[in-house]
Amino acid sequence: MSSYPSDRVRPLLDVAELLAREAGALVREGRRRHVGVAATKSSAQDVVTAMDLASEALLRRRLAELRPDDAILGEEEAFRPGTSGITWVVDPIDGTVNYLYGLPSYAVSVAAVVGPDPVAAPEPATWTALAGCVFSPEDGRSYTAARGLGARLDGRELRVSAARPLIDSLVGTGFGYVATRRRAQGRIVAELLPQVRDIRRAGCASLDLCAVAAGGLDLYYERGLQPWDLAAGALVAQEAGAQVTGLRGQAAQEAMTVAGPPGSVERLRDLLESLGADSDA
Ligand code: LIP
Repeated sequence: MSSYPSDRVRPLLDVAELLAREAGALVREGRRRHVGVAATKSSAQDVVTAMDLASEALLRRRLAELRPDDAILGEEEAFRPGTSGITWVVDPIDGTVNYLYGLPSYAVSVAAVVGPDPVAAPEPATWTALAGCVFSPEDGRSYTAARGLGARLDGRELRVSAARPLIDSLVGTGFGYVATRRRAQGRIVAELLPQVRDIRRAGCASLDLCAVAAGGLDLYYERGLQPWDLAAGALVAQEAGAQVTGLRGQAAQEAMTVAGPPGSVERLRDLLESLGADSDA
């Protein structure tokens, strides 16, 4: 008997979708006005807009109203501990550079997870994701998933595509913001290009993971994903039947995330391991 029965996860899913939509409406409207860079992080290209900050402030305020005992782990503000054992992992705008440039591939990602330590910030390698929503404001698409209850796109059930040989696979990926890592990632993608159907780099990890769930990508891999990039999209992919993993027997995490149908994930994982894709050397 799951310790997370459906009557426990459904309310979490309702909150995740409600708040992802609310924050999505805010950032979509905010982009109509001029969107400037409010700050930078790991490099001058790793930008934060005023709408990233406004979106996370809205998410935190609404979670304090609806789920006051839960913890919050977000991209732009400090971890807020809770007492319930549940942590909300939020990305106020995933795909910030796309958002800044007026490109449509960005999302608000909201997930509820439980970690082994009820007071510490949970980590992707050890948390259990319970419910999540990835909302795409520009096309209004809402990807949702709850543990054991499947994954949906606007209410329609999602199933991952059948495993294909690598040479027939459309593979999504992304790149970090720091030059040393980008140089290493460029080497890896150059090795992959002649061995796969093609590469897509959409610039939004949560939507890439949802694309695997919906059959828009056969496979996805990326080194450098933060917990908030990963939380909801990985659950959507898993609940659609995809395998989401790391390399060398590890779970999906910052070092590497690989997602796709069982049978082809292993082929990509083995190739990435042989190329040393979990290193910046
Ligand atoms: C983005 C990720 C994307 C990655 C980008 C960036 P952000 O997140 O969703 O997969 O390739 O470099 O990290 O920074 O827009 O929230």
